[in-house]
Amino acid sequence: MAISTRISTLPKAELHLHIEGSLEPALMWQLAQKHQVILPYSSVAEIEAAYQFDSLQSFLDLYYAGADVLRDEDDFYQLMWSYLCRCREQNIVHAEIMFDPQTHTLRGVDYAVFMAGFDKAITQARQDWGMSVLLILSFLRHLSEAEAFDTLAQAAPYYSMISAVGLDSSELGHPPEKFARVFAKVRELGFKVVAHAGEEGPAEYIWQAIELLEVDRIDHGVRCQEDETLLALIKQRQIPLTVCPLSNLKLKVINDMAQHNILQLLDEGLLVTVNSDDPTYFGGYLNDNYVQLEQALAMNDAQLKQLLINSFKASFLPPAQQQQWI
Ligand code: ES4
Ligand code: ZN
Repeated sequence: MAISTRISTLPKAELHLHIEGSLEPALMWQLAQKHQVILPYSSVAEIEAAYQFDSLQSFLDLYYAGADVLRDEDDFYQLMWSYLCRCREQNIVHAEIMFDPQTHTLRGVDYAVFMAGFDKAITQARQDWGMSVLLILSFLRHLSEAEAFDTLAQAAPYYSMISAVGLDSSELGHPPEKFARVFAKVRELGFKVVAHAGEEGPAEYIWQAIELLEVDRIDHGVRCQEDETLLALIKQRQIPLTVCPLSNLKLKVINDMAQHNILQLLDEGLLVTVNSDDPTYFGGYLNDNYVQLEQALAMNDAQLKQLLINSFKASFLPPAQQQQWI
């Protein structure tokens, strides 16, 4: 069997996925018309053509503008439902999905609206094909600590729907230490902790995420190789890294997929995983990320198998449930 067919048929977990980054251009177009939102594009093809980035910030500007079409409960239902249907097609049996409350609350769209839409889609996927889904609330790090505290407090009625809390958006200039106190509160509430670190930011930000935020997982973390002591610590503690190859390529963290260090980190014994990040913006869902690694880095069968096992081992599923897929 061709490796791309095998990749697509094997069960896998996705642990780093921004639901707002799975908004398909066709749905963006449809919702813009529904709500009479004026987009700076005159067709779906023009939206797609605009997805050329030279940095994390140039992507984020489009990502936040695109999210403006999400207004009512049904929009959030459709957004989540489309992604979960992709999961079914791609044999993603478990997904840990990030959402950015502040991207919506700051536009006047309340928690009640998006949480109800998400819940309806997730409940349906659980019932229809036994999909397992956890939600990760993410703070926007370009906003203040006070706004993060507010966002956490507003989520209180929905705590039972949320498994972990994370940190995303513009990394440079917004180190994890800015959020040390709010993550102490997050841990006190019993949530798992994740943070984007070492994507565009330096290895120092990964240190801070580990030591100050006490993360259970690092999102990206590919710059850990710049610090040998850090690399040794991540390996020794088996702190998972949720790596996103196509994202790194599109945002120019690397210039060529052949330069990606994920298989070096894997062979070194780190608990690395493959993920799609913002699939509609970066040109591929999860299976495309695996296929591109196979093509650019000649990933072998043993490496593929280990990456699939890691996707479950690095998840927040209880060990007995992980075991069912390993
Ligand atoms: C993101 Cl790739 C990436 N990095 C940081 N924040 C994000 N939010 C959505 N995608
Ligand atoms: Zn991300």
